[in-house]
Order: sequence, then C-alpha cells, then structure tokens
Amino acid sequence: MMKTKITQYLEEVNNFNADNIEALEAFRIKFLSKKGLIPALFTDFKSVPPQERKEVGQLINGLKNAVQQKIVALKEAMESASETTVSGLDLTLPVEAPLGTRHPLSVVRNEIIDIFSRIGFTVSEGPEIEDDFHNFTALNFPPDHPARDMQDTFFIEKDPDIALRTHTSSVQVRVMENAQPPLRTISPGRVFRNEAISARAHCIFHQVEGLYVDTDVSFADLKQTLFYFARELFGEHTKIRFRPSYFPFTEPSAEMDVSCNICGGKGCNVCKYTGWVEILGCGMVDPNVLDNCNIDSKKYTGFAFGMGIERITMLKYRINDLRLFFENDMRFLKQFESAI
Ligand code: 2NM
Repeated sequence: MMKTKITQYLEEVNNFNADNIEALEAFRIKFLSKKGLIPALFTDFKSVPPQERKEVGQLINGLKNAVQQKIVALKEAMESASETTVSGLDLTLPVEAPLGTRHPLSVVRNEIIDIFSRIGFTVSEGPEIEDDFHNFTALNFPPDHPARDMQDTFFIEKDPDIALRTHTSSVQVRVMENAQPPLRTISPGRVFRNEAISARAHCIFHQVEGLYVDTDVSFADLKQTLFYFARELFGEHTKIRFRPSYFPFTEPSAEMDVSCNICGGKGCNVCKYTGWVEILGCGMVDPNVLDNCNIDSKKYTGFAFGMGIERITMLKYRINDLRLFFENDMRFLKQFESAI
C-alpha cells in the first residue's frame, strides 16, 4: 500500500539525525536523487486510482518538503557548531582573563574621598576646559599674575579666555555660584600645567581640593579637620605643623607638613633629614572669592585646602619617580594588586 510506505518514510525522515556532512549527503541522495525514493514514489503515483490521487499527491509533497526542511535544519546546526568549535575547543566557554588592578592614584584618591565623606563632605566635579573667570578671576588672581602666562597654562588656541584648568578650585567656584552655605565639598580631578616633565613634575597631575563655608568657620576648624585627615591617611601617631604661605584665594594661607612616616621623624632622605614632609596648602577663603561667587562675606567665612594626589601617593608607597604613574608599565602596576 502506497500510503503506508509514505508514512514510514516520513517517520524515518523525522527521526533522522546527522552530525557530519557525509551522512547528510547520503540522506539527500537516498530520498531526492534521480534514483531516490521520492522520484520513485512519483513514478508509482501514475498507477494510483483517480479517487485517491489528491490525498496521495499531498502525502508525497509533504514528504518531499519534510526531507528538504530536514536538510536545511541539519546544515544550519552543523555550521553554527563549526563556528564555536575549533579543533575540539569550545570557544563559547568563558576565558580565564587576568583581573585588572586599580591604579595607585585611584586607590589613594578613593581613600581621601572616604576620609572626607565620613565627616560630611560631598564630592563635586566640573569641566577640565575652563574659562578665565572660574580658573583665575573669581579666585582673586590679579590680571598680571604669572599663572595666567602662556608659559604656565595651556590655552585653547586663539582664545585667551579658555584654558585647561590649572587646579580644581574652579570646581569650587561653580559649587559656590550654584548653592548657598553651609557648603562642605571636595573636588578630585585632573589638572594641567605647562611644565617640563621630570621625576618631580608633570604637565598633567591630580588634585583633591576641599572647601568648607558656613557661619563662624575658623582657622581652628581648618586645623582640626586637617589633623583628622592626616591621622586617618598616615596613621594615628602622625603629627602636623603649619607654616605661613601665600595663595591668591586664601588669607591667611599656610602649608601643612606631616611627621615623616618613613623615619618616624628621626630624619631620612625622603624628609631631607627634617622629620617633616609637606602634603598640602590651605587657608581661610579670601572674602573677595566669596563675594565673586555671590556668597555674602559679611555673613559667612570658610576654609579651603588643596593637595596633589601624586605627591601623597609617592609618600605612602615610597615611589621616587612621578613618571611611573603615567607609563602604565605592568611591572609597576602589578605591585598594587592587593590595594583596594
Ligand atoms: C590650595 C591651597 C589653599 C583652595 C581655595 C579654594 C576656593 F575655591 F575655595 F577658593 N579651593 N581650594 C585652596 C586653598 C587650594 O591648594 C594648594
């Protein structure tokens, strides 16, 4: 009986599987070649009585479609398998890639952010390309100040008003313009100065500046805040001292030293046998700066400070050449694998 034969073939087709092209080709030849089973069925079809022709014809065509679909499906399966399997390798398996390490400058920056966050300072960011007002004028730099010179600052070509920021104090000008006291914020970020590159200087480096403005903020507040910071960063036995200094944006201004954490204050080549190392500049925000940023200097006072992250990282990890931070030499970076 023809119908039974076709049903058997259909079952064979549905159950067929092949994982190589030779087996699939043998399958194709068996059913579809000139001397194959399907052309033979069409030959037998001539002797089917007229009342059964419609049904048997549909069955044969159905079988032919099933064979063709099977071939396409198995071919696709083989192709996608060969894309992921190369000589026995499964390329979909996850790779055992080495984990990256955090850059020492990021480690120290994060630590500084943590220390100030614990006493209520927020983190603020701002543009690296700044205008003269935010980088100099608002900060009380006189028009002829040497920092405004081409020699010290990278200006954007043809526009003397736009330059790469030389400190992140420009971010704090933006904070003061946009909010009223109480303000407690630090601004970590990249800064740019036109300097020859050496073991101690680079044209790109990183700063954290801090600002605290409220009613009755005093120099005693500045000292206690920075004393807390120094002990958190360098250890509880750390001592601090202040030396008078000058910045255009603070009055009075000071430089802060910490007791040398390498020799414990006894004297070594890091502290140049003084027992002290300089880590930051600070001072009471000049009333002109507050007024330039629409904060009433009769009502409010503030303190501010600024530090170089490279310098502090060099002290903490005893690194003697600043250029190491920018070369991305794996032999250097790998030494910070355990740092968070
Ligand atoms: C320093 C030293 C002293 C400073 C001042 C300001 C601002 F915006 F409030 F005026 N921000 N940071 C400052 C003060 C920075 O860096 C050595």
